[in-house]
Parts: sequence; C-alpha cells; structure tokens
Amino acid sequence: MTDQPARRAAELLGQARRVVVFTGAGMSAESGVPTFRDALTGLWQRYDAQALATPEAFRADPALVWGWYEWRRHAVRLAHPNAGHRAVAAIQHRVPGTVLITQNVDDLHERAGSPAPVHLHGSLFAPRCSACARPAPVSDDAEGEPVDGRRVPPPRCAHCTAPVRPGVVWFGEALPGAALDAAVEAASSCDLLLTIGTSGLVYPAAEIPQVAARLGAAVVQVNPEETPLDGVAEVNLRGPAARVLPALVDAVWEGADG
Ligand code: BV8
Ligand code: ZN
Repeated sequence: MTDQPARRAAELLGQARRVVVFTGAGMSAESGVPTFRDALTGLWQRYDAQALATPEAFRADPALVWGWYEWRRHAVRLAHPNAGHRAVAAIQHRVPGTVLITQNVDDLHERAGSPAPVHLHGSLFAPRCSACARPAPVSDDAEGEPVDGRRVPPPRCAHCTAPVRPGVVWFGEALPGAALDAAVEAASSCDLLLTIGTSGLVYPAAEIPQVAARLGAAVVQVNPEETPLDGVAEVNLRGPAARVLPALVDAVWEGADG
C-alpha cells in the first residue's frame, strides 16, 4: 500500500481504539451477490428493487415478492464470503470492541467469522409471520430456485395462518429499535469509522457515518465509485473491498504475530 491515502488509512486504523465498520451491498458484490444498483434479472427485471422491497408490493402480490426473497436467499446460500469479509473479521479480531454494522441482509459476515454484526435492515434468514410476528422456520432449499426465479406463495403461519414474510426491513418500515440504537451509540463513541461498499443513499442508515464524523471520528471510505459520503470521509480508498481491505489489514498488522 504505497499511495498516500492508503498510508493514511493504515495509520488511522493502526492508532484507532474504538472502531466501527459500516457495510453495504458492495461488500458482497465480489461474492456474486447483486447490489441494489444492479438491475434486477429474470422474473423481476421489469421491477425496481425499492418498489419490490415494500409492504405494499407484498400485499399486492405475495408470491412475487416471496419468490424474490427465496431466490435471493438461495443465491446467498450458494455464495461465499470474500477476502473483504475476512479482512473485516480480522479487524474485529485485532481491535477488540470493534462494532460491525451492516445494511446487508445476507449472512456472509457471519460466515467469514464476524461475531454478531448489527443488521440494520434485517436478514434473509429470519422469516416471521406478517400478522403475529412469530418466527417461522426457514425452508431448506434442497431443490433450489430456477435462475430466472419464480413466484412462490409464502408459507402460512403455524399459529394464526397469516402469510409468513421475509425478516427484512422494507422501505417505509421502521428499523429494529435495538439495532438502530446500537449503531448510533457505536458511531457516537468511535474514533474511526470504516464505511465499505455503500452508496449512502438509504436513510436512516446513511446517517451513521455522518454521526461519527460530526462527533470527531475519522471516516475512511472504501468504494470504487464516488458517493455522497466522499465529503464526510477523511480518506477515500477507490477500489473493490476484497482487494483494498486485505491490503489495509496487512499494512497495519503484517508480521505482527498473535
Ligand atoms: C423509514 C432490506 C420511516 C430489504 C433495505 C430521508 C431522506 C430521503 C428518504 C428517506 C429519508 N428517510 C426515510 C426515507 C425513505 C427511505 C429511503 O431512504 N429512501 C431512499 C431510497 C431515498 N428509507 C426508508 O424507507 C427506511 N424506513 O424511513 O421508515 C418510518 C419511521 C418510523 C416508523 C415507521 C416508518 C427503511 C430503509 C430500509 C429499506 N430496506 N434493505 C431488502 O434488502 O430487500 S435498503 C437496501 O438498499 C439495503 O439494505 C441498503 O441499505 C440499500 C442499498 O444501498 P447499498 O447497500 O449502499 O447498496 P447500493 O447497491 O446502493 O450501492 C452499492 C455501493 O457499493 C455502490 O456505491 C458501489 O459503487 C459500491 N460497490 C460496488 N462494488 C463494490 C463496491 N464497493 C466496494 N467493493 C466492491 N467490489
Ligand atoms: Zn402468525
């Protein structure tokens, strides 16, 4: 890591005591999980993700929306954490107390060894009843999902027979209070926030890096593209997470045993 921004990022990470790592869909892009910017494919290609990820869309066509989440869950099952996910887990290992906050509904951080990521927008693996909110079993996807997707009627709740819904936060829905509180708390008391692979356009999640900067923390952004967070970040590392993050970790801890 020879360039100046990379050296400055390594310096900041090397001296940080309270670190927050904040991730978005770009974190999982190199694992083959489409980002929200990527156009939808197959059955959903004529839909906009933000329109599908709403309670209204689920009410209007439950089988279309449930089918979409089953397709995404199956795609995540087939995916593997990338070197970026593993580097985040390494930072958590090296800097005790690091808080990982993600907008992603996949489980790739967990599968990379990251303890207890804060899922601001829920998970693909926590379906619940759309009426009584009781957790529902995650169906095993032995037979998998056709590449182009299909409509899948949502299962019925075992307690009240209402449709089961994905355990994610849809547009227009409030974030889980405990997760949002934990994220704001961590951002308010950190000395370094790493924001990785997010376009910083969805609120209130996009507030998190801004809260950290407002309260004096250094912000380092990892993103191949410019985002509204460029101005918030002291350092912008322009590159893919699975290349930039392992290099950053090596620059700080290479040769440091234990
Ligand atoms: C709410 C789960 C109210 C579902 C998701 C203030 C201003 C404007 C609008 C609003 C506002 N406040 C609220 C709103 C409305 C809305 C909102 O923000 N709209 C936006 C679009 C304008 N927010 C809401 O509706 C929120 N709820 O406000 O409720 C309320 C309050 C109280 C009581 C009742 C109601 C809920 C928002 C959460 C929605 N759910 N996900 C699902 O997944 O299906 S959001 C979803 O989209 C993701 O979780 C994520 O948050 C977002 C996508 O953003 P990113 O993750 O950043 O991904 P994106 O694809 O955009 O970008 C990828 C980036 O990665 C790019 O920058 C790219 O360059 C980069 N990249 C690509 N490859 C790589 C890479 N980076 C590194 N390495 C690579 N290899
Ligand atoms: Zn129920």
